[in-house]
Amino acid sequence: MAEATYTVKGMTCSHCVSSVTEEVSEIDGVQSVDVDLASGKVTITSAEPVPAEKVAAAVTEAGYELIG
Ligand code: 9UX
Repeated sequence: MAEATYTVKGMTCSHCVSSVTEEVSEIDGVQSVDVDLASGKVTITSAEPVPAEKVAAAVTEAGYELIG
């Protein structure tokens, strides 16, 4: 099991959270995604580590920016 936490810039409402959760959940191997609106933290659990570029691409696809 791998767990990684990233920071996303630009989420300001619960629909933003839904969009990010949906896109990140579609990445191969992702088992769960937890998005905290207040902090912008996105925690991803997966069997194997997910490449950061894939997370960045999914966040961009959702319309936000990965900043950390
Ligand atoms: Mo809510 Mo987020 O109306 O970009 S969906 S602010």
